[in-house]
Amino acid sequence: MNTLSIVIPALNEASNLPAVMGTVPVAELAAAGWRTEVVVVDNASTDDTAAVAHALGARVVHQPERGYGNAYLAGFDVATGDVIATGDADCTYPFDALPDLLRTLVDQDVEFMTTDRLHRTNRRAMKASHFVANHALSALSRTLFRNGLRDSQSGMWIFRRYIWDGLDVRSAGMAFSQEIKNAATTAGYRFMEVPIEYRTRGGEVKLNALPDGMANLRQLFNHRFRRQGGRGEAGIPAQKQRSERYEAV
Ligand SMILES: Nc1nc2c(ncn2[C@@H]2O[C@H](COP(=O)(O)OP(=O)(O)OP(=O)(O)O)[C@@H](O)[C@H]2O)c(=O)[nH]1
Ligand SMILES: [Mg+2]
Repeated sequence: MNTLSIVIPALNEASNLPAVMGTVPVAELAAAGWRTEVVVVDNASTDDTAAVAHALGARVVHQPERGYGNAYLAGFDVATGDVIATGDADCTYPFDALPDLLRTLVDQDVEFMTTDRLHRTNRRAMKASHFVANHALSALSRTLFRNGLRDSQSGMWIFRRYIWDGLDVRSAGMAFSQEIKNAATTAGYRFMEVPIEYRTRGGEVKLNALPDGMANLRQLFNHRFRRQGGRGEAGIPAQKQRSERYEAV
């Protein structure tokens, strides 16, 4: 059987988790040959996120350092699947599409798949200001990295676990999303972007639009013009040095 880890970062998402976990098609995935674990990263939540995730059958990893990127570092560290899939804990990403997306990943021999939410059919699920900002950041990212990706900010990626060890991804915050895409495409992994449905968010927005947008801009330029392998000891990707810091229950 193939193994899949679905890694979900969660900051005060207790109210969304039952619906989110309900869309993970465990039985359909099993029928398609995938043994699935769900890893919920509790990012120092002040609500019942961890208890709710645990009660719903997820593995829970605690990341005391706030930040979307920090949450993923902890989640990827404990994920055991040969393939990792990601998405927010806010009901926006279609985990129910995973059987189809995984079929494409395998059939097309893709190593890093990312998803595009920015087509017309999803227009109503995203605030107008986010829609414009996402387009602007994506256009700049395409210009700098020449990878043709339409949506540099989508939080749903499906990739082979082994590529994580070869990526130099440094962002602790929201810029992690664009950075992992640009790192994977620059490193030469076989990549593909596929359109997905994007749904209305449940609960409270955690994104801080202006500071997060500015941090994304800075990260794009720093990443494009930095020397490769420059961080950490002897060019070892930062996430490797951090491994075994997190424990899931
Ligand atoms: N913003 C933010 N999100 C975090 C953090 N830690 C975990 N998360 C989770 O990461 C996901 C992304 O945050 P969102 O608030 O949905 O950000 P977004 O998707 O860019 O913005 P929306 O379009 O409003 O959903 C959610 O599941 C959060 O609960 C953190 O420190 N900051
Ligand atoms: Mg979200």
